[in-house]
Amino acid sequence: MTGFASIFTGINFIVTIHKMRAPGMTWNRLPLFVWGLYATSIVQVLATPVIGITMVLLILEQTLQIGIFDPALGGDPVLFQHFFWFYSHPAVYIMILPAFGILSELIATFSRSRIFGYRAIALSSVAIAMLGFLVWGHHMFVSGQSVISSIIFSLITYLIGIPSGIKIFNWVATLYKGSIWLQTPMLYALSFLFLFSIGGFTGIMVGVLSVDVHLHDTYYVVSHFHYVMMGGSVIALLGGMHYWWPKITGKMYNETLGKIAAGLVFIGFNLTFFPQLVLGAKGMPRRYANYLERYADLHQLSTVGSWVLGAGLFLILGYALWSLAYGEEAPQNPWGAATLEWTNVAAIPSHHNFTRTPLVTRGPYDFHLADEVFGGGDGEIGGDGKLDGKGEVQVPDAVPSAPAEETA
Ligand SMILES: [Cu+2]
Repeated sequence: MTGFASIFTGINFIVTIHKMRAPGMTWNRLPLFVWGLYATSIVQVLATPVIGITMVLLILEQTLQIGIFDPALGGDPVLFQHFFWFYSHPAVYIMILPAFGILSELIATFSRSRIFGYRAIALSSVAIAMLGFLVWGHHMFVSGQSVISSIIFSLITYLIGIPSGIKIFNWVATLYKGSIWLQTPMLYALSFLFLFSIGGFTGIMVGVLSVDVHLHDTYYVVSHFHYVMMGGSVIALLGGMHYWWPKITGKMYNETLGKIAAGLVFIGFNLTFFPQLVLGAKGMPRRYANYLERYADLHQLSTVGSWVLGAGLFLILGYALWSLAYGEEAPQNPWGAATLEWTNVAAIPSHHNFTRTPLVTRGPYDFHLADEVFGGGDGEIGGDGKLDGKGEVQVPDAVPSAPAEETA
């Protein structure tokens, strides 16, 4: 059921992006978040059926006693690993590619500069999605697969470092000489750059065939995975949640508490998972309740870190709920962003988002052109990327409307 939900969602996004873009929204004007979702959708549609079929085979084996994976019935358990990782490595990209997309929006908006290397970032997402199907064997270096297979999987794994590196360098280049505005979403974006880079670098270590034999099934892998999935995906998700909160709920959140929580999450996360990298390198295996005396200090440090991390996350939950009930009403475009959704005058967009189909006349990061659109009102967006006054930007007719026949 969840597999079909995932597949249909992917098809829905692919079709929507191909067929339902607003007039003037060319492929080169798609926000990078949409490019991220597009790449994700490809993975969802192609990878999810594999885990679905694996589940069906498992059911057949259990009910009809046909030997597929169970050696007692003449099956092959390593075949199950192949099927599992053929889905589950791409599944990691289902989680990280939207995060990459969010990050591009945050970095561009809060450094108020045109994203550096738009095409490179967009196409690197698609490249990661494609390459992601060719590396599943790096989870199976110790499964007894042939050495030549392992060497090939290791090599292709390194290739994924190229599009990932392209993204990181382009984001940093976008920050360079940008007019950086350190609001909560940007704190998460900067956290992401640091944490995801550690996730990437530790991935290089476990991609080395010889080193992986030592690190396999240790806390090192647990930590590496969390630096990618939590330091990457969840941190970007939190940044995106704060960024779009005013558009989703129509309310503002408390900026001071937001920054404190972002700090707690960053410190707590590192305190929780960095000791686990060291533990793993020293040989602490994963999935064990007990451990040797000499691992105690780092385990305790990690535990304390998890409390700090938890405090940060509960603080977010607290002020998010408070904002829903008592939050200040959000201005139309609190961050001075240049993408289409912020031109919507509705506090909370209705089901079809726009009452009239908008006509897109510029790129998603053309802040200088967006200034013209948004300028002149109460809260003019200055060149420093900050709103003056209360940041009210109410210019309903500033976005040109498409001709009536195209709205159908
Ligand atoms: Cu993998």
